[in-house]
Amino acid sequence: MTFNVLRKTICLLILFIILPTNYAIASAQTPITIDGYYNDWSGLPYSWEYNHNNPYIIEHFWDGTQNITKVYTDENGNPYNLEIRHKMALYFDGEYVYLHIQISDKPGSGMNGEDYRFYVDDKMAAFRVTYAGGDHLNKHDKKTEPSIYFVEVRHRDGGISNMVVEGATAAFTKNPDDKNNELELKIPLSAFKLQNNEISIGEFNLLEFYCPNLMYRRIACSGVSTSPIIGIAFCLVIVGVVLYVNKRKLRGKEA
Ligand SMILES: [Ca+2]
Repeated sequence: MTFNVLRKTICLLILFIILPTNYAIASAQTPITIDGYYNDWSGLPYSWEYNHNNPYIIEHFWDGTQNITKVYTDENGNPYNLEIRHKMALYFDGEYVYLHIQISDKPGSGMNGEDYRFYVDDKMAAFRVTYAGGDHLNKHDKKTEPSIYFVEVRHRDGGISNMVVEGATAAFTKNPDDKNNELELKIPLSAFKLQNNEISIGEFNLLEFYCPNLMYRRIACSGVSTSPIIGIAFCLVIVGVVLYVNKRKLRGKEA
């Protein structure tokens, strides 16, 4: 019996050591793949953005036959949709920052890859997304046919301005009629610090994105915490439950 208790204790200690590591690895695995397909974003929070705070309810809207009150809502019943705003999502998995943008079909809208500002606790690092070689992504580029283009993420500011970001990838999908074009990208958080040494990548509270060409406000990030402490706390709960179960089993045998 003493040997069994010792054996179980050793097993639990091993679990205690291994589980936090496994959890930390699991939390770093992401559901997002940069491949030009966007169904991997479907379960994540999103928001509707535009260059100015346009309303989603329009009084006296002429629908072709009469004046109505026009209300723009999305498939989840939330205010706004692609008719009048861009759809955006920001995600962080503990190592990479991910961004998805789908451009509104509002006339005059187009993908803009310049001046992508990321804020970590209000400290900024800025990037630009380009075709290979550094050419702008924008609505005036009619040379590019509808397709998925794997494009480049470049540093915008600092001594490394316009250098391609190591570890970053991006896909730009140009759709027929140049409407609702989409972009997804990932940038390693370590690249933020490379550009702005004031940014703390080990511990922070808020991660935000802002592009003055596409939006009037910042959006905040979703995703798991960077802190392995959460993983450890989570595993402490698991180990506690295992200990309790084993104690009950032992008592059952002793009875
Ligand atoms: Ca994808």
